[in-house]
Amino acid sequence: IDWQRSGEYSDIIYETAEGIAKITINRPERHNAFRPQTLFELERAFSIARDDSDVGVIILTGAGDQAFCSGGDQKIRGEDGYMGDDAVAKQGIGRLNVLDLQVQIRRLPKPVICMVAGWSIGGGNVLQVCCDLTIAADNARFGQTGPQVGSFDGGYGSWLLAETVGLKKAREIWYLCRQYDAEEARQMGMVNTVVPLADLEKETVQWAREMLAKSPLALRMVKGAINAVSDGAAGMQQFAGDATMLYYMSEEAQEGRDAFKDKRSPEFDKFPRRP
Ligand code: 2NE
Repeated sequence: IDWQRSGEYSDIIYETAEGIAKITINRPERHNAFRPQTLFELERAFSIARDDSDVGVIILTGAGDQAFCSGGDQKIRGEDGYMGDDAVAKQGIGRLNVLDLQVQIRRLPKPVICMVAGWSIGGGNVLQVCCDLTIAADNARFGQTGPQVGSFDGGYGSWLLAETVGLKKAREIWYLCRQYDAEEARQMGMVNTVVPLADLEKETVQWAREMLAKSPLALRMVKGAINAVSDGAAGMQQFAGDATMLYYMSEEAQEGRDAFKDKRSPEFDKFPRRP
């Protein structure tokens, strides 16, 4: 696949090919740990992929084969969050902006595949859990480290993990901070499939191609429906927005718009009152 790189980024790489966007966290010297800048760039890249109507599937991955992501960069963790280089950080204020990215992935109306080689740890593993599907290489290792390094994720990192692997297993993962190999992660439902490292991208692209052959609106609605249950009112708000979008696409809704513009009464009688 002939990836075409675009955009100016320091911490990530953005590439597209054949309807797929590949977003790579590019800090391999820290096992792709994220800092505020990484997350600003990831948010920008996901936003570009969302708006690009040629893109139907997004792959999130990490540079190299040693790690997908090792979570928040502990070396720039301040007293209230992760310290960036911006004006906010100059006032001594840190950020936890990975939470914004988690929400963005959940609400993005296109499938996101997490492609994991090596470590998927801490806040990196929470990102993995937030993705729609996960393809793991046979060298992948998963775990949460929060209670070991003085952190925790009580949002998606806890209850979405529990929804994914079950309550008892989620407690084990967080309380003991063990690491699990790719096959264990597959058995507990945290990853969809495990492939040899050499085949990781080929397999992930194959999954993306299969989804690209499916109805984009149907995939959008299924993603929204699956997430709506656990995202509560926010999930329903997204699903309701999608219902509005579909309604706008109907002749019935367009009659209301046209009647307003024509300064006449709308003729809704011509539309069936469906059973
Ligand atoms: C991932 C793990 C187990 C890998 O161990 P190993 O032995 O294979 O590699 P090593 O030597 O630890 O790591 C290689 C280099 O990457 C850095 C290391 O410090 C090392 O660099 P040097 O010190 O040799 O120069 N590195 C790795 N992870 C890093 C990190 N997260 N921040 C900064 N540098 C990192 C092992 O590396 C490990 O346990 N890493 C830490 C995992 C971790 O605790 N992550 C944070 C969890 S909290 C979080 O992500 C979070 C949250 O819970 C809630 C909100 C937001 C964030």
